[in-house]
Amino acid sequence: MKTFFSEGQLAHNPTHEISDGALQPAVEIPARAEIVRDHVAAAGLGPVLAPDEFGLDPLKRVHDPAYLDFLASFWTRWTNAGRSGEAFPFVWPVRGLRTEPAPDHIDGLLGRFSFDAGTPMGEHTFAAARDSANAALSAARLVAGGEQAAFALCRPPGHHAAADYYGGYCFLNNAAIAAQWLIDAGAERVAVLDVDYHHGNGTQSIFYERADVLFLSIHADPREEYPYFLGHAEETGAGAGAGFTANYPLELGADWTIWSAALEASLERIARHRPDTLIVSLGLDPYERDPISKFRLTSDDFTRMGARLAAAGLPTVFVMEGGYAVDALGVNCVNALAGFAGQRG
Ligand code: 6XA
Ligand code: ZN
Repeated sequence: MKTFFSEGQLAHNPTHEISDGALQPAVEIPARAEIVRDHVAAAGLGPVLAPDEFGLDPLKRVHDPAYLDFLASFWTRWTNAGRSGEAFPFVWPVRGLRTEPAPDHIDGLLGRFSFDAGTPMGEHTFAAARDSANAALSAARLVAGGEQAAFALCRPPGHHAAADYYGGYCFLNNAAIAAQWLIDAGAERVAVLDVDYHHGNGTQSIFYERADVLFLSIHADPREEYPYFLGHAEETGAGAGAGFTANYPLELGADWTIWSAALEASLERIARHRPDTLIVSLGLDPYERDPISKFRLTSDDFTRMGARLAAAGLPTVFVMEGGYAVDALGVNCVNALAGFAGQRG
């Protein structure tokens, strides 16, 4: 299986984040990608390749132009305002406040185009996010061309990013951009299965009213866990997309027995969709020792996960999402991919 990764993805290098009521050391750091890259290369899974540059067009198919303009101009606006270092929003257009006309001031724009204060932005954030999206697009193109699977080593991650806002360490929705690219390349149906510990609110919102892209997410119950405001079981799609979103919120502490039951249910739903391609938003944070998560999957469970996904028999694009137990990320990611490759033979 080929992996796509660019060194440019490491340029987004935050030092701090705001979480749990305090300024804390950042957890979404370049070392996450480096250890996965190194383990994938050492495991002999296949080559680690530089992604191609797809330009802005595939991003515009998913994200609002005004949001992309904000990301592109952020650093100039931030420094022109006399600021330096990492940026955090602190005011948001919640119920009853207006998003239009958009503010001119960078502090207003940060709130307009974000949904949390936990996602630091810096000089190289947009460039790194673009490289991350290019990895997802390169993997999607390979699978559309006939390879049975590919791995996009995406970082920064993407599944919390919606059409016009960032958050949860995500700026561009890599999985959604890949799904839309596949549709534009001729796929009739795509399924996105999100196995990250956190609900993929961004991906869900992008495809919520569409029947061509089925979105499914297995995650910690949003009553108890970030992102809190989306990911309940009764969210099943709307309009033309009614029935094309499926959420499997699980109790904190869920282990493989509980988790794999949700996986079986999601695979049954995917089989009924008959997708041309399956995209797996591969979060590694359901891991038992993840520092910010509370599921109990073991390293061997990631092998089981990969094998079970392979048994679905679909062309598959793996897109990395979260996972913060840095020392274990390489092993767990390789286990998932090797479990998949071993089952496919
Ligand atoms: C709040 C938690 C952000 C979760 C990021 C993540 N700081 N999403 O792993 O999948
Ligand atoms: Zn996560």
